[in-house]
Amino acid sequence: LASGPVVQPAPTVDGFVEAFLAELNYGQGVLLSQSTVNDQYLALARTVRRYLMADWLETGARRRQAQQKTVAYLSAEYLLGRQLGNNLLATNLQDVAEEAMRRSGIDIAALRSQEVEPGLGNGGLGRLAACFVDSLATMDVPCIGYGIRYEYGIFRQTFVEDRQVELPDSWLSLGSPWEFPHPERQVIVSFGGHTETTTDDAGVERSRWIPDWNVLGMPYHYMVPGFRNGVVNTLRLWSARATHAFDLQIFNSGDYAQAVRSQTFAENISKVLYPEDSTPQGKELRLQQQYFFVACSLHDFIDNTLPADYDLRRLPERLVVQLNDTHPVIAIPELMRILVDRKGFDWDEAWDITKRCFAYTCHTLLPEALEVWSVDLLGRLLPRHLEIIYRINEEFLDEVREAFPGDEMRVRRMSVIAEHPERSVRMAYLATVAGAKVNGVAELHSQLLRDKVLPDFSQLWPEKFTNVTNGVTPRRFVLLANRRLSDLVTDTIGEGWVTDLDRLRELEPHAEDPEFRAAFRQVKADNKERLYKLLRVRDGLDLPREAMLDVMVKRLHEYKRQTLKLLHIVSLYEGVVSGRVAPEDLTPRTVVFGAKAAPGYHMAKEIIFLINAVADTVNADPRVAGRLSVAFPANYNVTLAEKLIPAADLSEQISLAGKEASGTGNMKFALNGALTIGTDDGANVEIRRLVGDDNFFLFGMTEPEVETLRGEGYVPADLYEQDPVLRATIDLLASGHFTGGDRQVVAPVVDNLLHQDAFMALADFPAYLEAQARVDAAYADPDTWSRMAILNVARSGFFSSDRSMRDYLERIWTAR
Ligand code: 26V
Repeated sequence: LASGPVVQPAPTVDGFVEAFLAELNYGQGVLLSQSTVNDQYLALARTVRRYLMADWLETGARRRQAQQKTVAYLSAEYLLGRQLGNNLLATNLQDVAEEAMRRSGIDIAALRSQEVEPGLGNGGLGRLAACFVDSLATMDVPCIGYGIRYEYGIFRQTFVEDRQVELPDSWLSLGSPWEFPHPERQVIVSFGGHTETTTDDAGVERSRWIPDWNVLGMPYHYMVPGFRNGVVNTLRLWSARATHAFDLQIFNSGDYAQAVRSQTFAENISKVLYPEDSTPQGKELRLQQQYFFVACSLHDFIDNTLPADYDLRRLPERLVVQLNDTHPVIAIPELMRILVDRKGFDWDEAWDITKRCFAYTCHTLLPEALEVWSVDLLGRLLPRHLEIIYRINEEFLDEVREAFPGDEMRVRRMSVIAEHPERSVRMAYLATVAGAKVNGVAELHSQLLRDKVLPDFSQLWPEKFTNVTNGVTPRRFVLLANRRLSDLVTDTIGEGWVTDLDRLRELEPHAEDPEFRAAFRQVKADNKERLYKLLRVRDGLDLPREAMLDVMVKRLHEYKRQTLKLLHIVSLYEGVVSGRVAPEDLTPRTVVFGAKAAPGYHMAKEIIFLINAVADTVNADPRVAGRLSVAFPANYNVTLAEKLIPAADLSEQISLAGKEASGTGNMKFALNGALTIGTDDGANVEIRRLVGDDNFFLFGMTEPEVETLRGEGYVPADLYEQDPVLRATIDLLASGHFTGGDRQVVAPVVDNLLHQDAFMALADFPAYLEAQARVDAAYADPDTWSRMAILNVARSGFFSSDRSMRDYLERIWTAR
């Protein structure tokens, strides 16, 4: 290190104990004999930090020296999960720390449980960002992850009388040992006001933004360690503070109320993560959040990360901004504003630079999830940005007119500004116009993105569009979450697979080895045991040890079709209680759900209620005891995922074809040796192609079939009339059997299925039952099942986020 030697504790048990006690005594002022579990957890975390610090400083210094192209990953969400375990893994200190704690009379497991995970994301999109920064560090790619340090992350879910009740997630309240505030890197962000036109010295007309309130952005740095490679990248999350200097100005100008308003507003900006993950609400505070973190991040990179004399005409050589969905898209007019208004570039030169800096990833196909901001709101909050967007659009539409003369319909369709139902800015269009590349997150999704969501754009600029299939980090989701499987794999093929996941292929021949299969089954059994112990303590659940573990965990959304899974459960149960099926003919199954509903998504909350009601009834009915159980542990999060996924036998990926952009849970299950029952949707398509048709339970309509059925006019009630099993299933649900005779409370879901069923659960129901029967048949023979499961592990190496990062590097970040 240029700045002199850094003292790092020795990576021995003695060194660790010494560092731990020093942290406890001198870092926190607590004696071991007086310490609480939280004190000990904090001291342990701070000890682990010390082993990463030298590498962090060194990586930072090296990056400043090398002046390489850097990825600024802009994401409104990072669903990090707990840090302690991951950082012990990265430093290879797991065993040392465990022994050091044991010697100090402490059970490390209790300390691990003390950590509240930073849940700074809703689901797939936020977890993907966390996997990506992990992989980039492991691959030693210069990357700064930029985002928001929400004071409250995704709400804590509880159930009260089977209904979801949300509690605030105060993840910071017991201390947050993994973050480092950097007040010296604070940034001022402006909002509101108006613009004025002035003439500069050269006689050129220029617009000037006169904002009317400011906030401070305080960066908090988080370590992102690579896997045992000496690299520690930085995640920089912004927290909003009130400014004092600027408020004083307003105050002195006599507008006291305004000064107070901005004061109060300021700290609200990073207060809470919006828990909606599909239907944008167009809330002003959310736009404030977006601009806040984007403005902080660009300023941080341009003014505090690049050398002071850096020639910004060469910015694209040093910076690529990856936009994680449309949430940070306001960065595009912000960079234009910086270049034109602050750095004095002329428009065309600034636009040329900007276009080469941005790339956009789309994560959805649902039209209602595409973000738009009303011109009214955007103009009020960011008047200069609105002007810039208008000008970008004008010049873009001229380009369209030139390419398609006389086609005014097309011009209107492609305009960044929508006129109906309200004049608004289509953020995905803005991102597509400005971005050098646009990608979807799985092959099918990227195809549908080109053909259905942005067809005019892909016709105009076919070369802009590309695919990068999502991936997941094998460090957290295999090595950390599934130590038993990892040991078996490493004993069999060596340890290279952790950073070269394709090497899991070397397991293939072992699928034929009865001894290996037995060992593999034992791993599953141990993971189940560990899970059931946890669920007993965590949720008071008592689950049978032997049954197939069938898991559906993901956000609750109608398109994901938790109701289809529920119909399957009710049909199994109905078979037994009606006497159609002998209980001993049921393959013993335990179905586990995990799902949060957006607080304002009423139908999703009704579905949660119904799942809980069915679970209560089924679990209490002696007629299916030991044959069918349903568990719905509250508050599914990354921490629970790490216990659930390694224990699962069956992975439910049953969205309506054409709706799930990718899915990433599907990948985690396959890598942990669960078999998938799934539709031809998202990354399921690629999973099935890789693991082979024989090792995947495919069912249901394809996307074109869905389109055809919709075109013909889909009438779910007709299916109910015609299919006796479906009818009996729905009748039992509707009868109030699961709700103490109350038919009213089940009506919202049942009526919706019968009369709307927008996601066609009834249409896929027969195929789903048939596929589940194939699952039962395969499960009946343990050797068949474990052979299939082993092949899933062996052939899923493609789904490492390391591979995703290589694809981004090749197709997007170095492609220009
Ligand atoms: C959208 C919105 C809309 C406004 C309110 C707040 C908010 C927050 C998040 C989102 C993102 C929704 C899109 C999303 O999460 N997509 C998921 O992305 C995963 C990673 O690419 C992918 O695996 C899932 O299939 C896709 O649903």
